[in-house]
Amino acid sequence: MSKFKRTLITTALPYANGPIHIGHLAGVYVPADIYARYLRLKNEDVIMIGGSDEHGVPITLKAKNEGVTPQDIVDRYHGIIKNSFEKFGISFDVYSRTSSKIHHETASEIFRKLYDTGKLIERTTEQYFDEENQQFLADRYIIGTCPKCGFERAYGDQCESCGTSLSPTELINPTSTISGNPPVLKETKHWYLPLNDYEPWLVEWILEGHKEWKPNVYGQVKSWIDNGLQPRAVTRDLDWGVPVPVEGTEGKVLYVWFDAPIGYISATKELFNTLSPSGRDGEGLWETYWKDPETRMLHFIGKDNIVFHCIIFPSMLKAEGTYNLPDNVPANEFLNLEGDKISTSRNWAVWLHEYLEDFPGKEDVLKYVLTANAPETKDNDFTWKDFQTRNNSELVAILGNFVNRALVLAQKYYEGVVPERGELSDYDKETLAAISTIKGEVEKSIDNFRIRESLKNAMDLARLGNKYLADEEPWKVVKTDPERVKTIMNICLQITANLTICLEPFLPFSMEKLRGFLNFEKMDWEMFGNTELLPVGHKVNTPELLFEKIEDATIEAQIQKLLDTKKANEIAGAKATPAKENIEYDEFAKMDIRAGTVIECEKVAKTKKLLKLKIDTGIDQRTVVSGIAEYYEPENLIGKQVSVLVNLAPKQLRGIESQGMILCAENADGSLSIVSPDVVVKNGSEIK
Ligand code: B3M
Ligand code: ZN
Repeated sequence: MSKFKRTLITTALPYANGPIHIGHLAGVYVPADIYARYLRLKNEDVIMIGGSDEHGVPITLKAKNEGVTPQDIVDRYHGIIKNSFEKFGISFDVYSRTSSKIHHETASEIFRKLYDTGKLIERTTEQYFDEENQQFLADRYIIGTCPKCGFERAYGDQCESCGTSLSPTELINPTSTISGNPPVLKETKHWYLPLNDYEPWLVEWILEGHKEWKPNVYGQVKSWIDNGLQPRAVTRDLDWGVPVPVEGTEGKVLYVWFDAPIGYISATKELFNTLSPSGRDGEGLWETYWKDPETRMLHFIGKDNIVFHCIIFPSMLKAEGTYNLPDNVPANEFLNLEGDKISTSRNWAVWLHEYLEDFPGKEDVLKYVLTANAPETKDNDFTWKDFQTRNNSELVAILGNFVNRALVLAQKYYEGVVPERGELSDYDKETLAAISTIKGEVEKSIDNFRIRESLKNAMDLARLGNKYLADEEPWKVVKTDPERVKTIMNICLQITANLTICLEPFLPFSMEKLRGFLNFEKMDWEMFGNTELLPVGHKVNTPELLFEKIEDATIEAQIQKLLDTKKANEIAGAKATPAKENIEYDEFAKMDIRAGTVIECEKVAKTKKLLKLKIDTGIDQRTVVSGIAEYYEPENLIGKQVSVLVNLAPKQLRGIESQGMILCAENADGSLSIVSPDVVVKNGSEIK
């Protein structure tokens, strides 16, 4: 690791305003976890930091909508998120939160240092203010008509209909969502970090000094810098967050993106406080991880956070003056779900807490699929079919199958005792040598943050074993040359033992299981490549299945769940048809609509949509044909009261005379729902 002695891995702090989904896992936590586990296996000094981002306007909005406090919201989601991470085995050394005392102190201190050393500029601007509630309005608290597309409920920072970024003053007819009144412009004072001053330094540090960063990261940074940087406000008028530590600033807090990355620092402090026997990091160990130039800092994030981690946070740290800067920021692109952008508000996601319920014991499977299909260089798509295929034809058919055959045969031939190797064939030697080659390949890709490729390389070891076993066919050789089988099986078992090291960073739960089958301790990465991991005479156990097949029905149920979501969204999002032209009451009064009761009902033969009903209209009993067969079972309608237009001219439908029409509401998806009186009324009652 050249000039570095230790590694500090940070992972983006998820907002505690909702649970987390596969996109979070694929983009940030799984790659960071694999990387951290890999370094730990190599006995390197590494810590992995995480925590919940508990400030910001969306949290206050959610609290307001639910009539609870922001603290209630973050307590709830911090708990859910932390639990999901634990269940998936994301191996944080600490998982903290930004509403904690230590974080408030740390963020205030850093702000105060920048303030005291003149690194911030003060500016007065005009912002929207709600006079009734006497408060400044965050962009999200203002809605109005989008100047671009005319959507009437665009937010002050963005129109969700056409996607345009807006500033609140661009909205037509702005309204405060708190009072419902139009806001007024009022002067307010804030502090800004003059990013423009850091431009030459950023060019030198990143554009010239970090050409090795991933092209998607480097490219985004370059385009920000090329477009010119502006001073950035680091405070806000809001009552939830870290209060601005300057006198006379009541009602102002640090901007969430100012305090959130400092959360990495506070979490590190918390970690070493917890580790210290006195409960206080008396030696200031946290500082070694943040300030010693021999510490390498890595930020694992998603692409929407690049500017904050590559430009703003480094400029803050540079201004502070005593901290390290990141050595790399291996940001990922986005994961889509079944062809659509993952969206919390549209519930278009696979939520981790739901996956854990639906697929107990299959945490590694999801992590495997998300890594094999990681959005490292471009956006990628998660589909349930691909999930099934990767499980069934990779984890089960390649890895599980090899391990199972090796262990079952070892039981069958030698009661699980590792046999001695005889003279090696050229193919044996090649196979054993390939283990070290694979190790080199895995290292090369993982060291360069090509995690997806490293998993593929690691799986090559299982492929190697499978191929060797299939080529050598010990089940045949056993009949002619039982001595030779000892060599074959020894080699297969050594490959299996090597797998437990090779795949440990990727599939930690499964490798623990496999070590149990092998009766084998956890080994350092250094031992990977050793072809005598299992000594002759060592006894392995009878295996169970390492992975199980996932059936079509399971996958179809998940797909159906998404289809239901899509349908619910369509209905929720559909616009009502515009109103028809006005009419006079007389025209309406021409329609004779009566309450009637269905007394007979059957499907019209050879049609999908039609039901034939006999209805007691109070006036008579008459036949009506209605196109509601897709939505109602005939037997469920008998006895039901409906509204019938009785003076509609009779009409032949499929050879049946329909004498009237049943009134229905047509839902946004085209489905029909019968309109009935609220309570049962006398048949023949006029509806008007
Ligand atoms: N909470 C944004 C996000 O979840 C933000 C990350 C903070 S990292 C310091 O995408
Ligand atoms: Zn718009």
